[in-house]
Amino acid sequence: MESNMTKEELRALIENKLSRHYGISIDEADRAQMYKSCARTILELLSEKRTKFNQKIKESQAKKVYYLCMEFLVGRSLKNNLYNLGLEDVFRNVLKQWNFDLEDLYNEEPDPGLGNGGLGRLASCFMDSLATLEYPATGYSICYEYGLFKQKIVDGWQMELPDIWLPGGHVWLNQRNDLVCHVRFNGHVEENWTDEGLQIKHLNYDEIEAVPYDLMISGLDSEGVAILRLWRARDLNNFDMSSFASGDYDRAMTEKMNAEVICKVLYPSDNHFEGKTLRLKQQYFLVSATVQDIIAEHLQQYETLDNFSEKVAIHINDTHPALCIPELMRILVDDYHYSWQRAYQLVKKTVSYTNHTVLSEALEKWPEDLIKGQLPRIYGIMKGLNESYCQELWKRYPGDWEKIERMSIISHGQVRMANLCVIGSSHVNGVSKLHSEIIQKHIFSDYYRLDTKKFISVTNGIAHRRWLCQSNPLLSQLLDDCIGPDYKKDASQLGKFRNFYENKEVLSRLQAIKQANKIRFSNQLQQNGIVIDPQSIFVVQAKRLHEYKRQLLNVLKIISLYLDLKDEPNLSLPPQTFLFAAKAAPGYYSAKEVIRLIWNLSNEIEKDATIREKIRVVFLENYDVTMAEGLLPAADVSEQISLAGKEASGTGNMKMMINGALTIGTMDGANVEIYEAVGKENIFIFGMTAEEVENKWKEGYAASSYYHNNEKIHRVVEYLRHGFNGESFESIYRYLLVGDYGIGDPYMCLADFESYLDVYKELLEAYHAPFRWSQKALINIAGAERFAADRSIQEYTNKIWNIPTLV
Ligand code: CRA
Repeated sequence: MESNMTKEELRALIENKLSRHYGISIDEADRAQMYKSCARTILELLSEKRTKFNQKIKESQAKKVYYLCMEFLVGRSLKNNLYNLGLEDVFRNVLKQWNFDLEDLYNEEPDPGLGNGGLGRLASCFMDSLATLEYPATGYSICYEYGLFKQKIVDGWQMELPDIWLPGGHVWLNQRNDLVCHVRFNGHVEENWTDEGLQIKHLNYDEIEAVPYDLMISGLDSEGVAILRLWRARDLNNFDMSSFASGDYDRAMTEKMNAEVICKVLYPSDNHFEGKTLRLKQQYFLVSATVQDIIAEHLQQYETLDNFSEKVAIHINDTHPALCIPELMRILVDDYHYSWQRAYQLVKKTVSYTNHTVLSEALEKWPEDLIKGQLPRIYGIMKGLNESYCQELWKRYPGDWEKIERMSIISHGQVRMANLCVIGSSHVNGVSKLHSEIIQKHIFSDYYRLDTKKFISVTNGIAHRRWLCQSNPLLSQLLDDCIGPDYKKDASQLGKFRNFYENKEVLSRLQAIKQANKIRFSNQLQQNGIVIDPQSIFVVQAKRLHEYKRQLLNVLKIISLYLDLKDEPNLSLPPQTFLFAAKAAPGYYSAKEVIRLIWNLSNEIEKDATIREKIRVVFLENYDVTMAEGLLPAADVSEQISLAGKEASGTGNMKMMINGALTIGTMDGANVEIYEAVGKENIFIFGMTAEEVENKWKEGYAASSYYHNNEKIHRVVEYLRHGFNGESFESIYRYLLVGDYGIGDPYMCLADFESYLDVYKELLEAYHAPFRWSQKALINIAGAERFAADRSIQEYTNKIWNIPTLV
């Protein structure tokens, strides 16, 4: 894995960049210049590698994967590329001679927040695997000028500040003016019958240029380089020269700004549909530019589209890029004159779709009129698809209007994107076993009955090179010593770590590593004035703030412990630090209330000198990939406590597990498979199962009965009702007992509370036995073998994209 580049060669490369871009020598360079020169040096190496890889792919005529996603949460690039290219040591040494610390240069890089959470991070983990496994792959997304907002907490309130990442992040992007394409909005469609058949013309449209920016992602110890192609909107045509010439500069600029606004900002909601026109435009902008790009690349190589589905796999990550189905139809039918039937066949064979959520508020349903106005030709195609599909259904289920209506794409003035995806794809997959079962049984049950084979399950995975090897070098070293380095490319090797279950030396090293990571993270926090005790248990809940994820349940537990300590200050409890890291969508009031609750609870506890020795709550501001890389290796306990049936998979659960944290969680998402992997001794499971939750709703759930009948719950809820730290939490009290629509506690925190508390108690007892605890941690690390993104990607290539295994 070590590169054979010499120090001298590297020196010359960096010096060359400093001189070429800044006209300076080493002694004059500041950190920012040095960071960029290192980045440019890597880019040069990656470009050479990429050229060779491209050549190889071209010769082999391999099928290519195109992965479309509105979000890619890439994280920093410098460290990842240095690690994967095996160049970290030589860079570190050369920089040291020049009095630069590599870690400082890493910190120069902004963390591009081009995603909200799990969905976008998964897409990025997949790019890492695709590159390492040497599949020809391109990810497509939007080059948002502002990524996910920066979070600041002021007196408990979340404030959102713009994420300005491009000044430092731009260096990784290669603008491809040679690949610019055009995307059309608005206007109207004219249909004319001529001798050559139906002629369709899109007239009076507004046209925007889509400019690609490429970001390269290196694989580890492989020839592969993946490309993430990010589109930016550019409007050159609409600059109104006559207004400009007559001195009306504002007017001259307006139209230009209108078009470019498309890629200004990432929508900051996770698992929630926002039916905004601008969002629809973003989606079409992404898919139109992407499909044109894919087709151009294919034609350049094969000069025909007849073999398109044999050589191309287009994957849509959730429904957000669903418009690529009608867009591909449009191009095949209108521009390349394929018959409707043939085009539809090609599309269905080429496209596949992953569903990432069953939350009804996340399901995308666009008003028909909006699509009709913004994208008239696409609307026409969707209507055509809908009609022919309904006709097919009519033959199959004559007279069953209700079913046909449920399965149609357009109904009651709405376009249902999930239905479009299922109908237009070869395969549909869920992201964990449980989630796949749920989509087959519920949201897609009609389609599942119609075509069972279309539906499969691919459990999510993580880029273990980033989340273990790079972010936890000490553990990685221990694994190297115990099982050898092969696990870096073959995660299944991690299973061999089980052989060290009884090895006292390994177990005590494991303990020391966790301690060192906790100290490392505590020191990082200290730089921001936050003091925590690295000797305490780190209990971590790090994920988006969402009701279904139940950060509130965690808070209720902490309040319960706090009240116990207030009653009995000498209670024997091991010191615990509860670390929360979460961003709430800006308009998500109840989520913001939970942040305010955590923040105030933290302050309230701090007031009491004895209690704060035992329990401490910290809200970590502005959670992002970089923070996760420090925090997750330091976690002792991983909180995965969503209401069963709601979390499609989760990936934070895998990241903490692979770093030796023990999970306390419900039987939800991939937790179920974590449980299978480690066995009941090595995980703390509580609460209702998804089926029990379903039954509870059927029986009728009344949160108030828990409040009235359970003393512990009553005490905690009363504490909320009365407020503390000079603040009222009446809204949360009402949320739990009354609710907006008369449904109190919609995510059943109170129903699972007692079992959560009991199991947490067991966990604390288990922590008292450090040797046994380390054994559990070891089993978790070994059990993470099956949660590598490499494994997920092999399943996608085998079961969905139909690409032969290469490695
Ligand atoms: N919010 C799910 O909720 C899942 C990721 C990636 C999510 C997570 O449980 O791990 O996707 N869903 O599969 C989503 O984004 C649109 O739906 C997520 O990140």
